[in-house]
Amino acid sequence: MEHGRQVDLQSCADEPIHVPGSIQPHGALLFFQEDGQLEGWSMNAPAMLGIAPALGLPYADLGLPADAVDAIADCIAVRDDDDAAPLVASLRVGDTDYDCVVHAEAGRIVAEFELRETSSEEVSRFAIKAHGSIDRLRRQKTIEALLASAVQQVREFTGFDRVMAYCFRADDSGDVVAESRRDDLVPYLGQRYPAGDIPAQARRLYTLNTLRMIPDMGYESVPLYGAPGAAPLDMSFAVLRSVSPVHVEYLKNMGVCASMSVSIVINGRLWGLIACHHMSRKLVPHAIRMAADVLAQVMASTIHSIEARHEASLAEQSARVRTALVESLLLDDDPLDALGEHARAMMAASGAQAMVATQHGKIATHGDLPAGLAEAIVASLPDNQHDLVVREMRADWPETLREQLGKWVGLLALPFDPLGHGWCILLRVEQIETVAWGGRPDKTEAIGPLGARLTPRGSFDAWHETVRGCAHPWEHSVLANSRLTLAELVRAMNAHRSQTEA
Ligand code: BLA
Repeated sequence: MEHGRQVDLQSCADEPIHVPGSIQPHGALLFFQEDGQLEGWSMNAPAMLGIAPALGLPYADLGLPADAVDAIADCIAVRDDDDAAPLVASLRVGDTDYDCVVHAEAGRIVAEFELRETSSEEVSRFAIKAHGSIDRLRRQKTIEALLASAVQQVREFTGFDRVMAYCFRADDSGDVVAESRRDDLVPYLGQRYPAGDIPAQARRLYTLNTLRMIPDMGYESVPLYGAPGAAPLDMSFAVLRSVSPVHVEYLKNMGVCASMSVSIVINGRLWGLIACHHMSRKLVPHAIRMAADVLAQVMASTIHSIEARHEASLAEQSARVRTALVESLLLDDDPLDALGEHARAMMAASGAQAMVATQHGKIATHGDLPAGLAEAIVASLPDNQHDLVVREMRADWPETLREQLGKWVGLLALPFDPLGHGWCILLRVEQIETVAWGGRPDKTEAIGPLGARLTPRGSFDAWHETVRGCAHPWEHSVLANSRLTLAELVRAMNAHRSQTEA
């Protein structure tokens, strides 16, 4: 990568990270055609594995240890089964221990030999600890408690200096929502990062391959050798895949020497990551990584059921508010009084910070909204509207009003009486106002050749730029509940009208 060039977000998202053509040097890689003929290898394979590879050589004739030969044979046998898990064998070449991991990908068989620096006894001890951790996780009742417990447990059984839970938001930016760290490290808890820090192709890959590791940020990648003109090796599922140089610089700038991250995938969506940092070299053995992966799956299913319960209770809360509101509407002559009575509860149930109720030119404001602004907002709403009006950012508003809005950029308006220009309007402030941001990060990190963008502080500034003028988007559940409320309001208004007309 050129020295002095600044990173460009588009080129980042375009980087084909699944075909880097090279591996990290803590192991060697061989790849075969599906009939088992050698198709290519990492340039360090001959020295590391003590073999003399040649294109077209059958796997059984390479002189690999018997357990590796068996794993490759087994993988060839099940290669058409999309759900087949990678085959793993422990083996020794000379006096070096390896975990051999074999998987099939796009008509090829990929065999990786990853150095193992931890003894088998130690690995078993870790595995038992991991089992206990998983059991503890299942018992957590809230997402906060679950994440706090998970980062602590992962730190205990892997030994990383920092373990974070990173949670994606609807716009793909993310927050560090739980953290366990060495006492002398600056906290990242509460910080938010823009979507670009984990670009789209990386997020996509991480939903499929849920674990990745960089044991030594200072590594020099080892190129792959293959027949000239052959398709590049798809390394989406390779454990030794060389990672994006941009990302390596990002971590180096944070002072990180080793990193591992595990995906939390819920219903095929990347909900979050467990992100681990170490300030010195660290190679986590394959078996422990698999334990971390299982732990992340347990987290995913626990989070899923807690979220489902939460959604159900929000819907209940909203239904209670609705029932109470309808009762008041039937008793009160003026719907604005009834809405006023329940304004706090309606704001709480929909995550709004202000509410305006209006009908026949009369306006009632709840929350610290300037009175002049409430009038301007009411005037900006269309006549004869029957469905919700939704605005989430400054650009969604009529141009003449944008300057005047201040922080009030999110609007969800329910036209309960189109004839009388009757509206119940919920308002949200700009995200920058509501983020529990732990403070803009200090300039504690170094800056590498690609510039200040690749630092937490650069990220914060970038995030600030992207969300300027945007409120938290209205969630699907809030929109659905508001539609139900609107229907009830309209019904109550009609009942009211036929009563007064009778
Ligand atoms: C990948 N970026 C990642 C990963 C994380 C982050 C966790 C997954 C890889 C890993 O396990 O290390 C981001 N890491 C963070 C964040 C924190 C953290 C936010 O610890 C917060 C504490 N990254 C950038 C920019 C670009 C970029 C500007 O900041 C591009 C312009 C790219 N990030 C980038 C790429 C990958 C990545 C390409 C994929 C790396 C790979 O798997 O090859």
